[in-house]
Amino acid sequence: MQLPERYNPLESEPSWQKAWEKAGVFNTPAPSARPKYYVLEMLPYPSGKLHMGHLRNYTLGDVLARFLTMNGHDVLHPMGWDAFGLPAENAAIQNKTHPATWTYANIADMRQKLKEIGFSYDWNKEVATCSPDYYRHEQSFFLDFLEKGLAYKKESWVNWDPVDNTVLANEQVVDGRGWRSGAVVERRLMNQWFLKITHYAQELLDAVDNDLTDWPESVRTMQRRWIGRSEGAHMTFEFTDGSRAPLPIYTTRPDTLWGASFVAISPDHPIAAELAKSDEKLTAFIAECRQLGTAEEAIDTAEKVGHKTPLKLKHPLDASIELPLYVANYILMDYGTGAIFGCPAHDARDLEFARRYSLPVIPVVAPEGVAEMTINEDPFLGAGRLINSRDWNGLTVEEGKKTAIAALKKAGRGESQINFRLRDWGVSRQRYWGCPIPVINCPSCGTVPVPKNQLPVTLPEDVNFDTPGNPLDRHPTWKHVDCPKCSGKATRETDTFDTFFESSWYFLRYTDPSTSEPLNKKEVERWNPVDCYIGGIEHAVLHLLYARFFIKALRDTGHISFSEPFKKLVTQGMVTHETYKDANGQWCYPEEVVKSADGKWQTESGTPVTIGRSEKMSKSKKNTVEPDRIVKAYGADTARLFMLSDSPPERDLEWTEAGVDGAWRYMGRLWRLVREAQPLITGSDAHDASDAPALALRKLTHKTLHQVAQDIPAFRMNRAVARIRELSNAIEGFKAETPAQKAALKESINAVIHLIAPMMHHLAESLWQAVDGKGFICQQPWPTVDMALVADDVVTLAVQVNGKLRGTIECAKDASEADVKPAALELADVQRAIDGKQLRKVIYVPGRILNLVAA
Ligand code: ANZ
Ligand code: ZN
Repeated sequence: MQLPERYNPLESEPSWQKAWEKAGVFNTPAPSARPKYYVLEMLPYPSGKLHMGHLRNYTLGDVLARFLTMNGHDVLHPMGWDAFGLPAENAAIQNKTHPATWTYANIADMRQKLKEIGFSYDWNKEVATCSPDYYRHEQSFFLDFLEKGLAYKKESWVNWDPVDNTVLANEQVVDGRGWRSGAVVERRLMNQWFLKITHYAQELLDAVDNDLTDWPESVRTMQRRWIGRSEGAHMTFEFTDGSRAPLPIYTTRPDTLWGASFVAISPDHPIAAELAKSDEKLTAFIAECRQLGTAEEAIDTAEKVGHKTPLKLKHPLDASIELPLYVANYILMDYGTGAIFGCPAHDARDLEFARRYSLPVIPVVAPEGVAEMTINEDPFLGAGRLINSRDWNGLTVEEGKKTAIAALKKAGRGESQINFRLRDWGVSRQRYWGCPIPVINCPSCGTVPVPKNQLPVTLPEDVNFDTPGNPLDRHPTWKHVDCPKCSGKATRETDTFDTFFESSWYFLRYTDPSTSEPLNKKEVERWNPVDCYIGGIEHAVLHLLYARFFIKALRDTGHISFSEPFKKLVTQGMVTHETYKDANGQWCYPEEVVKSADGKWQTESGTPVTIGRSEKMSKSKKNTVEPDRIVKAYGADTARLFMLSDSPPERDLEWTEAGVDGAWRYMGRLWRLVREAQPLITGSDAHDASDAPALALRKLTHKTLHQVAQDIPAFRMNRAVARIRELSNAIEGFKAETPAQKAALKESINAVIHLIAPMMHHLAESLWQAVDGKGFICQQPWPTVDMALVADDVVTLAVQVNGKLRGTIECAKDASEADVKPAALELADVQRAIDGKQLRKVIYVPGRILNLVAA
C-alpha cells in the first residue's frame, strides 16, 4: 500500500484502537509454554482528571508490556480504579451528588481517555474497588485475619482531623496537619481496628535485604527506616516511696545508665493520667501536648517541655541515686514503654530538656583518648569510651551496652530487648465512602463477626452529607441489626476501612475479577508475584509496606503461597513544567502565555509575564498541561515518544513545547523514511556480505535490535529512543543501489517498525501495513538478531568500584564514557559498593574496564 504524503495520527490512532479492540489483541493469553510476565502500574484514583504523571507511569508500563509480548512472553497487563476515598465525599457535599455517581462517572471518563491513548490493557480484567463485588472479598479476608489474630480492636491514641472529622494514620499527618484538609490535628483516644503488621516486622525487614534486590535502593532504605529495628534494653526503675509498681523503660543506650539525670513519661502514660486527677496544671499540660497529634515528626520538632511530678525513682544499679520524674511532651506512648531515662549528655532531646529545667548533664562517653569532657550546646553522639561510669570506665560503647545489660540482669532489673518503630496499621475510618468493616457490636456478646454467608455488608445508598461526621452513624436503619449470636438488638460497626486496604490486594483480583470466590487460586498463582510494578515514589513506604504485609497475611490464612507481592519495582520521577506569573503576581497557564513580536513573553492581552523555574505540575501553580489536549493536538504517539526520549524514568521530566514538537517532527521523518523506501524494498532478501555499505547497515540494524532489547526491560527508554534515532539517521543517508543494499534497506525498515512498535504503537501499525506486514505489528515477534553481526561490536565491560570487580555490562566496543557510566551505576552491586560515598573519579578503558573511584 502506497503511503499518503503525510501521517495523520488524529485519524489513524482511533481506527487502530478500534481494530485492536475488535480483534481482542490485548486479551490475556491462555496458559502456554511461554514464560509469564505480569506488568502492573499503580491504579489511579478516579478523580476525573488524567494528568501527565498518569500518562508517564502508564506509558512506561505499556512499552514494557508490548515489548515483552513481542519477545515471547504471556503478558498480563490490567488496569482498574482505586475508587473509595474522601474526594468522592467532598465532591458529593459540593455538588450534591452521591459519591458513587461521581466516582462511576469519573471512571467512565478516564477509561475513555485511557482508551484514546491506546494502552494495551486487557479491559476484561478491570476492577473498581468500590464495587460490592470487590469489597465483599476483602470483608471476608478481614474475617480470616480476625480469626487468625491478625486483626484486633483496641482503644488507642489517634490523630483526629477536626475538619474532615476522621482519624488519620500518622503517615497522613504532614507537619502536624491532615494531608487532605490541612487542618491542625489533635490526639484523641478512640476504639479502633488494627491489622497486626508488627507481627511481620522481622520478616518484612529480612525480605528488604534478601528478596527485594530489584527495588530501588532508596525505597529499600525508606522501608528499613520505617520498620526501624533497634536493639536495646528493657529495665525497671523503682519509685522511692514504693507507692506503685516499678516503672518499665526502654533504651537503646544502656551504656549511658550512669549519665541518667531524670526519668520522663509520656503525657498519655497511665501514671500521668492518674497524677493529673489531683493536679490541674498537669491536666492543662497534657491537653496542650495532645494538640501535637501522634505524628513523630511533629513531636520531634516541637520545643521539649515538661511538667515536674512529685515522684522520684531509684537508679536501678544504685538505690542511693534519686531521679526526678517528669511528664515530657516528646515521649511517645506507643513506642517502647512510653517512659525513658534521660541522659542529656548523649541525646539532643534530653539535652534541650535538661537545659530548660536545669538538670545535671553528666558526660559518660568520651572520644578515644579524652579523659575529661564538658557538654555545651551539643550532645556527644559519637563513639568512644565510657567515663564517669564507675567500674565500666574505659569500655567501648558496645562493650558498655553488654556490660550494662549483664549488670541489670544480675540485679533483676532488666534484660536486652529488640524493638521496632513499626506500629500496627490502624484501619478504621469514620467515613461513608469506604468498605464497611464487617462486625456487629452486641451489648451482650461484644464484637461479633458478620457471618460469611451474610457478606457483603453493603453501603446504604440513601445518605446525605448535610452535617459533618459519618452518615453511616446517623443513618436511621442501616446500623440496627440483630446479633448473629444471640439474636438480640445490636448495631453494626459504622467505621469503614482505610483505602489502603483496597490497594493492598487489587493486583490479585485482576487475575480473575469475576470469580465468586475471593481469589481464583489457579490464576493468582499463575501470574503472581507481579514481575514489574511501576508507580510514584510517594508510595515508597505506606502502600508498598501495607501490600507486602497483606500478602503475608493472606499466605498465613491459606489464600496464596507466595510471600512478596512485587519482584521488581520502578519508581518514576515527576513531570515538571516552567511556571508563569503575570505583572500582578498571578499564576498563568502555559497556553495563556505567548511570545510578542519583539520576542518578549506576555499574556494574550499583552501584560508581561515572568518565567519561573520548572516545578512539579500542579493546579495551584497552573503549570499543568492536560494529556488530553496533547493527544487531541498531536496524537498519543507524539506524547509518548516525548516522555520516553527525554530523561530516564526515575528522573524528573521537564515538559516543554519544544520537546513535543521535536517528537512530532521525528514521527513525520519516520513516515517519510518508510514512504521513500517503499519502491526500493520490493526485491529479494538475499544478503551479500561483500557489499560493504550493505554490511554496515546490517550491522547497525542488528546492533540496534540487540541493544534496544536490553534497554527496554532495564527501563533505559531514553537510550533506546536515541539508538533508534541513530539507526533511522543511517537509513536516511543510505543509497540503496545494488540488490544487496536494497535487501539491507528492507531489513532495516522492517527492524525500525518493530523497534518503534512498543513506543509509537499507532504509527508502527500504519507503517507495518504499508510494507504489507501480516497481522498487527504488536503481535509480531521481535526480529531475530544475528549475533554474528553484533558480536564484533559488543564487548563485556568489567565494572569496578575502587578497584574491586562489582559487575559487568554489555556495550558497544567504542561506547563513550557517557554511554557506559549510567549503565554501570544502575548495577545493584555497584550501588551497594558506592552507597553513601561520593563518586570522585571515573577511569574508563574502552572495551576493557570501567573503574569508579568513590570516597
Ligand atoms: C537512654 C538514652 C541515652 C537514650 C542516650 C538515647 C541516648 P531509637 O534508637 O529511635 O529506637 N525513647 C525510648 N522510648 C521512647 C519514647 N516512647 N518516646 C520518645 N523517646 C523514647 O530510640 C530509642 C531511644 O529513644 C531510647 O534510648 C530512649 O532514649 C528514647 F544517651 O534511653 B534512650
Ligand atoms: Zn449477641
